[in-house]
Amino acid sequence: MLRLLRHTAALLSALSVTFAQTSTDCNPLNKTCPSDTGSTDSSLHYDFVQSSETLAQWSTLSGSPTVGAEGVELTINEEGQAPTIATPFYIFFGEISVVMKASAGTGIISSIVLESDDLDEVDWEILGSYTTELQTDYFGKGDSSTSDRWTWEPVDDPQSTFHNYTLTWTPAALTWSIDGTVQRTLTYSDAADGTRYPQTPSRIKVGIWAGGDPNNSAGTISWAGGETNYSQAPFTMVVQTVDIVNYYPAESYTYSDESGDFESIVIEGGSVTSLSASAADSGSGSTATAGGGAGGVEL
Ligand SMILES: *[C@@H]1O[C@H](CO)[C@@H](O)[C@H](O)[C@H]1NC(C)=O
Ligand SMILES: *[C@@H]1O[C@H](CO)[C@@H](O)[C@H](O)[C@H]1NC(C)=O
Ligand SMILES: *[C@@H]1O[C@H](CO)[C@@H](O)[C@H](O)[C@H]1NC(C)=O
Ligand SMILES: CC(=O)N[C@H]1CO[C@H](CO)[C@@H](O)[C@@H]1O
Repeated sequence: MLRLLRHTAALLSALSVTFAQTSTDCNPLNKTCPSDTGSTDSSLHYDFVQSSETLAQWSTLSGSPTVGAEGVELTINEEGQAPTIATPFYIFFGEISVVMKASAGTGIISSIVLESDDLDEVDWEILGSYTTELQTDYFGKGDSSTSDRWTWEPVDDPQSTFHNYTLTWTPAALTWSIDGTVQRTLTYSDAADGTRYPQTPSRIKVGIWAGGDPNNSAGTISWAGGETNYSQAPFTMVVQTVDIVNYYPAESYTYSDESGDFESIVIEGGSVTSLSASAADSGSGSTATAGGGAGGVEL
């Protein structure tokens, strides 16, 4: 759905609203960009319940999130809003678990996104119009030319129930799990022999937007499950906790060329300096080990 998201992003930016879930300040496939800041912690735990301190550890990309009894609340009160928070650092493979409750509302999308500077992207999209299924999606280098990237997956009432949405991301495979049960697996080779596999340092972005905004294209509104009725606002998604297992903790990550391949990423201030190409071949059934020992490619 990146094409649609991009379309929405263009519309919103035309409205002078920053919708940052699918944008990049500098695309390393075109030019030399600043390094991505990493985290040197091998695991990170964020509990947003009644904690503005936790919220302050994240970047607010758009809107005015607030903390409440159930966690951080991202709310659309009126047309043009798309509140979004993100990690201030990038991770280069890891396990990301977000415990959250999606928003109800026709056309309202609650999303968890991994996104890199060259527009590799991994998505959970929970549509307010659907109470028994959600969408998963991915993009390699912003390529939205195939229609086999996204799936519907079953989920139990995500607008009323907190679920634990986990992405397990290694050079070899990506899995989407809900409450510990794997729903979808994408291997490196599944994604056009790896050329479209998400494989570059990414930030974690969590946000809500109105795919059903009446000013969106008919296609976007239809995908979103119908037109959003702002008289029914507020529309709120609530994020309780985020846990990150950071497979290659580091001070920073740098693209050494314009390939966008994971082997081209130079890891600074971590226990390894780069990953070898064989990391993509180690099979989808294997489990990643955190931390990355010498060589660090036993994923
Ligand atoms: C979410 O699921 C992951 C993967 O199964 C697990 O490691 C983590 O502890 C869970 N988080 C919570 C808060 O239950
Ligand atoms: C959406 O479109 C309507 C009708 O063209 C226009 O009046 C309104 O200003 C637009 N919304 C925004 C937020 O610009
Ligand atoms: C929008 O929601 C309001 C409040 O529920 C309702 O009165 C109105 O009929 C709805 N508009 C449309 C076009 O459905
Ligand atoms: C602004 C710009 O030149 N963007 C290009 C960067 O590289 C990608 C991939 O080659 C192109 O699709 C963009 O158009």
